[in-house]
Amino acid sequence: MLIITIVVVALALATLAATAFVVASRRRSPARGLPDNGGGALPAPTSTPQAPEAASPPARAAPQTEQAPSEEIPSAAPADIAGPALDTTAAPAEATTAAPAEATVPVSPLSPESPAAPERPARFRDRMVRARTLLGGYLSAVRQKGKIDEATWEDLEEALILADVGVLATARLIDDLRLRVKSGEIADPASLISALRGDLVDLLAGDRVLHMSDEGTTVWLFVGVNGVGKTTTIGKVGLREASNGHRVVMAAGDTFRAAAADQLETWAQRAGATVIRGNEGGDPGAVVFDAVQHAAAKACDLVLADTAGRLHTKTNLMEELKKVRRVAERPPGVVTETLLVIDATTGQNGLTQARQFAGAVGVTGVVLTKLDGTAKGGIVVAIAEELGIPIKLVGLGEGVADLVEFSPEEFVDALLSES
Ligand SMILES: Nc1nc2c(ncn2[C@@H]2O[C@H](COP(=O)(O)OP(=O)(O)OP(=O)(O)O)[C@@H](O)[C@H]2O)c(=O)[nH]1
Ligand SMILES: [Mg+2]
Repeated sequence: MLIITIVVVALALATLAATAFVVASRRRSPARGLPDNGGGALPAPTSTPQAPEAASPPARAAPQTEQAPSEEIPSAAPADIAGPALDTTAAPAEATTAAPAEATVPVSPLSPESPAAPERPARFRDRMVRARTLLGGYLSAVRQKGKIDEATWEDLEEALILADVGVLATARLIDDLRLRVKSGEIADPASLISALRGDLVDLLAGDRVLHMSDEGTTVWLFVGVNGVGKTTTIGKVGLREASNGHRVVMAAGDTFRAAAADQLETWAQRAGATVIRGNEGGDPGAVVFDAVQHAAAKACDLVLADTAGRLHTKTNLMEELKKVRRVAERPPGVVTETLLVIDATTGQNGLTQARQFAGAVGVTGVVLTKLDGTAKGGIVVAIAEELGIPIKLVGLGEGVADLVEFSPEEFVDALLSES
């Protein structure tokens, strides 16, 4: 009996030991099918709740796309061209790359949500730190002097030239102020600075509205040399206009590199806009034409057309832009704005660009980008003074809320701020 009891107890102990070993070894090795999360950490138990389905966008069916025959300019885009603007049945990105040669393809927004609410707009004073540090120093010196003498004029002139106001505009401003000092209207440095402020604000006055056409499909054309911020600006403007209730189509008219259209698509997704794109090296005019046709067919009211930015010294770019503009004007297209995008950091070079583009395509307004990174903000004065082209928008950074309407008062206050 004793022997039987000992055998039973021994068997029970052996079973317990075997069970403990199996459990321990299971806990050490990763469960099959689960990723090895490395570092010797335990794998997630199979009961770990999974991320809800809604967190990843559901796969969507590609629209039935008919190809726009774009061999010639302009190509007649078929009325039933696919991918309705603001359509909630968005096409996956691959649908766009499957297009045969020379076709322009509408790319519907991947995100069906309404456009993101705009953030708080950037303020000139906060962003124009470099410009106001430069001018502020000179103006403080002028003010502290207590009287107006030759050194005052030298300081003022140097400050304006350094801020890239330009020789011509600076000379005109100084001449006007000198006359007013002579006539007794201005008697001390404080009044001199406030008169300069007034002159600058007056000089920068102009039509800052981005116009819409009452008839047809409004087209805003964006032109400018490489890297100035055209595509980024279109993205920001598209988001803003979509938030204002417009139905926006973006035309990827920069066909020199596919990345430009991809860049536009990223912005379009945020704006809930449709992108019409062609193949790399394709005809930009065809893309813009198809974008206008598509907008008209889908009751969209605004086409934002991107263009390539080759060096302004190459005459063929200007010829190409003229052609794009002519094509964009074909009914129902109405070009109400041709916006020249200028990088503020290039200073006086921006003035040269403005002259060339204005001569070729009739610029209606300037978008001055990257004002946040330069002390050369005075270029806006040179453009307004010499060419009479109004500054309509200003880029104060890379974010959506960093594209703001130009305000002469705010701009001049920031430029002349002494604190
Ligand atoms: N700091 C700053 N950066 C900006 C601003 N606007 C645009 N950028 C940056 O400038 C760079 C060029 O912008 P793009 O929009 O690609 O310029 P683009 O004119 O389309 O260039 P191309 O297509 O090469 O002709 C990007 O890195 C933008 O983020 C701005 O107002 N401030
Ligand atoms: Mg671009």
